[in-house]
Amino acid sequence: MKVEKLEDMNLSRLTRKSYGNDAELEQRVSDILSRIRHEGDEALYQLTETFDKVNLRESGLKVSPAETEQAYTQVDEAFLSTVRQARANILSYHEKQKRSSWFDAKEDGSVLGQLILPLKRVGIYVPGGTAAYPSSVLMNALPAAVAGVEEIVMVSPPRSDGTLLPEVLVAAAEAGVTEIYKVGGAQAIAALAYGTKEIASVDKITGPGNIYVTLAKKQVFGTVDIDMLAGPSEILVLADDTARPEELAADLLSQAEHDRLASAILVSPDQALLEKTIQEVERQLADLPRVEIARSAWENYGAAILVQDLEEGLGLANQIAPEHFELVVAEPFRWLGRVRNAGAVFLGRFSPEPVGDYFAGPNHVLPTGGTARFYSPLNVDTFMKKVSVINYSEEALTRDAQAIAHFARREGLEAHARAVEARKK
Ligand code: HSO
Ligand code: ZN
Repeated sequence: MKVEKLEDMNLSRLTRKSYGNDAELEQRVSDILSRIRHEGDEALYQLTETFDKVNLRESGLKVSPAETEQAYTQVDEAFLSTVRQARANILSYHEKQKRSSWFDAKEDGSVLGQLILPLKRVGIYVPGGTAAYPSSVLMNALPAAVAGVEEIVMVSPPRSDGTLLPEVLVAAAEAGVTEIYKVGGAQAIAALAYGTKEIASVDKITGPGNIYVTLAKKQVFGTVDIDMLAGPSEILVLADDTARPEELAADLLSQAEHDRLASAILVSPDQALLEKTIQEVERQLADLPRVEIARSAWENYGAAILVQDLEEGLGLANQIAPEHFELVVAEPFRWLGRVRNAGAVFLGRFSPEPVGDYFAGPNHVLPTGGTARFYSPLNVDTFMKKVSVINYSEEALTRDAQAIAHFARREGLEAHARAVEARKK
C-alpha cells in the first residue's frame, strides 16, 4: 500500500458497486423465488439440503422453545450480560425515534392528521457462517419491537448439524423475536415474501445477507417492503496530525476484517501520518486471526489518500458516502455541519467504529455502496407506516366545494365533482 495523492487518483476503484448487474445471478435467484412460490415448503427443504447440507424434514424449520432454552445453557454469563447492556443502550436510543400519530384541528372545525402505525409482521434475515452476528439480531429486532411490531420473524440458515448458533438464538429471545425459522438464502426471502404453509408471509424484510439474499430482496420488493440493499462493510477515516497511527490502523482493520470486499480508506492532509498508518496496518495484520480476509480487503479496496486540507477530505468523504465515517481531528464538531453523505459519523478518537457496531445505541445496519446519498440507518420508522386522516367540516366543504369541483372537471372527472357538490348546501 502506498500513499496516493487525491489529484492523481482514479476514484472508480473506491466507488464501486451497484446491485444486480449480473443477469445470470439474477436469473438463478429468480428461479429459486419461483420454486418457493410453486412448491412451497418442499422446495424449502430441498434447497436447505442442497445449500446447507442438512435435512430438516423430521424436525421442521421452526425453532422450538426447547431449542431456545437449550441455547441459554450454552452461552456464558458474560455474554448474556453483555447482550443485555447492549440491548438497554439500543432501546433507549431508538425510543427517542418513536413518533406518535398527530391531529391538527382547524378553525373551520375540520381535523387533519396522520396515524403512525407499526407494521404487523416483519422478517429479519440473519446470515449464517462467520457472519451470524448476534449484534445484528439486536440491531434489527429492537427497533421493530420499539415500533410495536407484533410478529417479528427471524430466518437464518442452519449449520450442518441442523442448529443455529446459540448466541444468535439468545440474542433473538432477548430482543423479542417471536418466531425463528432455520432457513437461509434467497429461498428464505421468498418464503417471507410469498409465504408457505410453515412460514406465513410478512410485510417487510430487513437485514443484511450475501449477494443471493440481496438480489432476492430486490426481486421481492413490491410484494413486500425491504429496508435497503446492503453491501460489504466500509469505513472512511478523515484524520489530522492529532490522530495516532496505531489507533487509525486498528479502526481501518476493524471493518476490513468483515469481508474480502470490505473497504477501508484513510484520508489525511498529513503525509507522515498516512505513511505511519500504512506501516501500522501491516504490523497489526500480522497477528490478526482473520488476516487473510482483512489483508485482501485492505489491498483491493483500501486506500491512504493525501488531500490538501480537511476541507478537501470532507468533500471526498461526501463523494464516497461511506457507511462509517470517522472524523479523528482536533475539533470534530467543527466539521459535522459539512457532512452530507454517511451512514454514521464517529467523532473524535474515543469513538472507534466498533463502539457503534455493538454498544452506543445507534443502529449498525447502515447504507453502503454510496447509498448513504439517499438511505438512512435502520430505525424505528423502518418498521412503521402512515395513514392520512381527513375529517372535513360542513363549513370547510361548503367553502372548498367549488374549487374542488373545478379541479375535478379540469381532469375530466365529473363524478368526482358531483360527489363534492352533492353535499353543498
Ligand atoms: N460493522 C458491521 C456490523 C457488525 N460489526 C456486526 C460487527 N458485528 C456493519 O457494517
Ligand atoms: Zn463491524
